[in-house]
Amino acid sequence: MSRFFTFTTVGLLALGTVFGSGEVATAVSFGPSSEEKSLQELLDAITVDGPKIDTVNAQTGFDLFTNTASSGSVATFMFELTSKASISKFGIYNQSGVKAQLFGGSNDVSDGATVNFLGNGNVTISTIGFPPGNAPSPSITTYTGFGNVFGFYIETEQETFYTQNSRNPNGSQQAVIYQGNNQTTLQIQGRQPGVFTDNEFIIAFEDLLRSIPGNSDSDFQDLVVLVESIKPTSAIAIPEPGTANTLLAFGLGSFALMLKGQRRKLES
Ligand SMILES: [Ca+2]
Ligand SMILES: [Ca+2]
Ligand SMILES: [Ca+2]
Repeated sequence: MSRFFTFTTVGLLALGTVFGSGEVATAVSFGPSSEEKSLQELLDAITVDGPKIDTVNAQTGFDLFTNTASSGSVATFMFELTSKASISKFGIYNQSGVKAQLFGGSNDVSDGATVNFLGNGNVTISTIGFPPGNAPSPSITTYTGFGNVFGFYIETEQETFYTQNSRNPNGSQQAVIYQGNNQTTLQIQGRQPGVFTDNEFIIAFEDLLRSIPGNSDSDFQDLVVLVESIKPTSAIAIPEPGTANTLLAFGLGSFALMLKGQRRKLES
């Protein structure tokens, strides 16, 4: 009989662990509305088909990425609603903290950056400006030994914020990231419409430090970029309800099996 209780305890502990890991990351709260359009309104306005992206509940906990099999990635500039628009820079950084810029202050909506991850560890980035808005001259830059594991950063005149909260002052979260759902069709201004596929991610930055009360409006539309042909290096996304249910069902299934096995032992 004591053995039965031991098994029961193990089963419940396992379930508790499943729920606990899902609660590690929590969705960030957006600030009160201002005269600027919210990230939700901006994304809704470019959604031409399929379900709208839920900016609160679709947040992932991803912060580091790598390339997919093509060893190249493409970033498309989506929005930039901030007084710092003419100075903000956006790019990728590696785990040594080395930055590789994709967009500079003169870039704006529709501009594109292509990142090639080369076998020798070098990275080349070519950035092209397209109408509407500014169309700065194309640029190509090589970063030696950059590697292919990276996060994203925004750089203003005073500071740099990273997708890894641990690199930000006070561990502040300065970016929200959404993964494509293979259903929603988006049309970025100046671009053809296309399905938001699951190897595509929207990286949306807040450009003022959020950990100081009253310092930031937390609107997360200060610089927003769509990046394709990347994948997260870890699976720390906030689980969707369906995922949690699956885990719960699996956990209960295991538990039932354990009980069944135990009953056989008792009978034998
Ligand atoms: Ca803003
Ligand atoms: Ca442009
Ligand atoms: Ca802001």
